[in-house]
Formats: sequence, C-alpha cells, structure tokens
Amino acid sequence: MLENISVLGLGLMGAALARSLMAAGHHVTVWNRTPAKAEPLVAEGAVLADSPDEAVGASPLVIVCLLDHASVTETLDGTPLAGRAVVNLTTGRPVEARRTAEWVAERGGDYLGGGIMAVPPMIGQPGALILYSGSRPVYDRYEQVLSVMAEPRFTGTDPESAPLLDIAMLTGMYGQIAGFLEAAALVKAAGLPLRDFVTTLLTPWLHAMAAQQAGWAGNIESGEHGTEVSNLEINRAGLENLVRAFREQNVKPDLLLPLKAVIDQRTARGLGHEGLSGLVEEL
Ligand code: FVH
Repeated sequence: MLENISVLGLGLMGAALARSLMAAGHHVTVWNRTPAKAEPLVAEGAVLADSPDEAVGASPLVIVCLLDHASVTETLDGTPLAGRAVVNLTTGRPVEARRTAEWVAERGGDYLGGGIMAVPPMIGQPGALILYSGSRPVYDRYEQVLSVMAEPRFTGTDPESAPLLDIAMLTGMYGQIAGFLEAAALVKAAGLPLRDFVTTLLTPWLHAMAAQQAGWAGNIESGEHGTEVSNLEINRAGLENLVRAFREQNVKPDLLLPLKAVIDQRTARGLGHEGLSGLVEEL
C-alpha cells in the first residue's frame, strides 16, 4: 500500500531514507532546516514543506532523522502531533529516547524510535538493519513501509531498548576495530604485506572466533564461568606476551591495555580458573 510519509531532516541519512521511500512509490513530503538540501529530492518528486508544522500536517507517518534528540524536540516544539506516528531515527542514548517518547506522547503522538545499523549508501539495500522500540501498533501498521528503508527488527515496547541494543552493537564493532588497528600496526611496523594478512588470515580468524560468543553469552546468563577451552590465567599470560611483543616491536599496545587490566584484576581475585566470560563480572 502506498502511503503519505513526511521526512524531517535531509542530512546524509535523512536524504537516503527519503529517497528509498520515494523509490518504493510512496508520497513523500520533506522538510529540512536548510531548505537547499531538499532541492535534489524535490527534483525527484518529493513535496517540500516550508515548516515542520506543514510537514507533520501532510502525513500520518512522520519520520525524523536529525542530529540529536535536542534538535528533534526543538524542531517539533509547538507542532501538534495528535494522530501522528512519529518514527524517530535520530541516534541517542536510552534515557534520551525515553524522554523524547514521553515528550511526543504528551503532544498526542505515537512514538517509535529506531537505531540505524547502516551507513547512508546501505539504505534500501540488503544488509541494512534498523532496530525499533516503542509503539507496537505503529510498528505493526507500518512494518511494510519501514522494510523499504532497511530490514526492520522490533525489540520491545520500552523506548530504551532499541538505542541500548544499538549502543551494544556499536560497542562490539569498536572492540573489533580496536583489535584490528593494533594487529595492523604490528604487521605494518614489521614491513609485512598488510592487505594479504587481513584477507587471508585476520578476517577468517575473527569469523571463527565469533562463533564462541553464543557460548560465552550462555555462561554470562547463567553466571557459570567454567571453561574447558582457555582459562583466564592462560589469557593473562597471553596478553602479557602480546604487550611485551608490541613494545619490543616499538608499537604501542594502548588499545589492548584496558582488556589486560581487567584480566589482571580478575585473576588477582583468585579466579584465574574461569573462562573469559567471567570478565563481565568486573564491568
Ligand atoms: N550517517 C551515518 O552513517 C549514521 C549512521 C547511523 C545513524 N546516524 C544518525 O542519523 C542521524 C542523522 O545523521 P546524518 O548522517 O544525516 O547527519 P548530517 O548529514 O550531519 O545531518 C544532520 C541533520 O540534522 C539537522 N539538524 C542539525 N541540528 C538541527 C537543529 N538544531 N534543528 C533542526 N535540524 C537540525 C541538519 O539540518 P541542516 O544542517 O541541513 O540544516 C541535517 O538535516 C544522526 O542522529 C546520526 O547519529 C547516521
């Protein structure tokens, strides 16, 4: 079913979202603080609203993708939201999402928040994912529309859940990036071919190791941190070895040191027999 949809915020992400909705044939009204950014979309068939009020008035489904939550409430301040489904795809912390959801509800709107797990070129393509939380009725009513932008995943009615899971996903990503950067610095400093190392060794190794994570999650949920694979004492010695090797190669191990500190702390408590999952108890 083709819908009337308003998109507020035409930065890199908002423009990509609007474009994907237009490509699916929906009737899209757009608004941006700096109107010039709307010009390419208007040339492609979007309708330009002169104000947030006009944009919100044009469609029952209002998608907002701005810099931060403060800019969302600033933009929608004074705009009646009664009868509107407000889908906020602006990144924020869980407490901000709760506050914005309450703010929207006070003005009569139904709030669904989303955490975008994609960069703009991925929008509308396989592999893009958006985590949603908030109003289940809004999600159910518009699931088909949302799936045009990215695979939608409803994570719960608590507005905090999508941003929390978004942050958890990014945390896993940054941890992997930290390991990648240290490994790359070591290989580069040694004058070895880096691209070859990454494609033939590191990436397949990381895939294989990622298979351990479901088991660790089970340990963490049960609080049972026994292991028959590799205990913390072995990992403590392994990290010690890594850090010494980095220093001998004149490469700083700075991104590895926080992990080493937590392993040292746990083993110093006499828990070196546990597996790596036990470290979560220190955090
Ligand atoms: N780009 C990405 O890769 C990431 C992927 C994950 C999700 N994020 C989040 O998406 C939100 C928007 O990000 P963006 O990439 O579109 O950002 P910009 O291109 O910088 O556009 C920002 C838009 O916000 C408008 N804006 C800023 N401040 C205000 C304000 N006070 N009042 C009204 N609008 C405001 C800005 O307007 P203008 O500067 O063009 O006038 C842009 O439309 C963001 O939460 C990411 O974390 C993207």
